[in-house]
Formats: sequence, structure tokens, C-alpha cells
Amino acid sequence: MEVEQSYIMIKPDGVQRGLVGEIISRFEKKGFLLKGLKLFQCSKDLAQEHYKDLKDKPFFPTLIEYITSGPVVCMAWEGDGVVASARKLIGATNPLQAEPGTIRGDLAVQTGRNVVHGSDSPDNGKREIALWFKEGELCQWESVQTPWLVE
Ligand code: YYY
Ligand code: MG
Repeated sequence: MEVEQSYIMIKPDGVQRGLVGEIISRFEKKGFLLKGLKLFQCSKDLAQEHYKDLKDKPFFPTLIEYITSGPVVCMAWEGDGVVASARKLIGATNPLQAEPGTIRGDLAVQTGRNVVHGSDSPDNGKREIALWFKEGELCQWESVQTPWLVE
């Protein structure tokens, strides 16, 4: 069976606020495997494709403006259950409702500046990683930690 992957992205506010190390570290410490990582300035077209399910929402234009307003950090993380677990680590969409201990709960206050994205299903994880990463940008490697993380 294919190993599950999630597309995690530090949004422009997270980069500008110097939260890149802090956010990456939460996924590293949890024990997921980093398969891809880059700092990237995305086009309007790519942002619109990424958020296409939200294109009829009133906040769509400001969301696209925000996501394209500066570089983002694109990441592919792998592991059993990574999609749902990453959503838990990230916390609720509205940072004021996100639990303390989550990334948004600890580091953000507004929905429109909620510092990080995480795929909402394994299928979307696949779709988003294919959208944001080119062929050859993901690394095939094994972590020495794996035997100490999984039986
Ligand atoms: O998956 P998640 O990021 O938690 O929320 P989505 O419902 O997929 O919305 C994507 C993105 O859109 C959200 O992170 C902020 C923005 N947004 C907004 O600006 N205003 C809303 N009322 C809802 C979402
Ligand atoms: Mg979403």
C-alpha cells in the first residue's frame, strides 16, 4: 500500500514572522518523514488551482492575494495517518478557536492570517503535492529514526 502524504505549507505570514523553524520543528518532532521542502513564490494561477474548491466564497480574492503576497514554504510530509494528524497539529481554521498547543492556537489570531496549510484528505494530499512539487523534487530516503518510531 502507498504511504500517506500530506502537503503542508507555511503561508507568507509564517515566513515573514520568522516562524519557519518553529513550524517545521513540530512536524519533525512528531516523527513524520520530510520528503520535500522549498521556499517558493507562487503564481496567482497556482494559488487559485490549489484553493479551487473555495472559488465561490466571498473571501476567495483576499485569500489568493494573501497566499501570493510573499514566499511560502512548501513541504511534503509522509507517514501513516499523517493527513489527519497534521490537521490536529495545525488546529482549527480560526486561530481563536484553535486549541492551545496547536500551531494556529499558539501562533496566530485571525483566519485570514492562520500561518499554515494542511491537506484535508489523503487524496488532496496527493493532488496538492503533485501541484506544488515538480517531478524529482521529492527525496526518497530513510530516516535512522524510523525503527525508533514504528514497531
Ligand atoms: O483547511 P483550512 O485551512 O483549515 O480551512 P479551509 O476551510 O480549507 O479554508 C482555506 C483557507 O481559507 C483558510 O485557511 C483561511 C481562508 N479562509 C478565510 O479567509 N475565511 C474563511 N471564512 C474561511 C477560510
Ligand atoms: Mg482546507
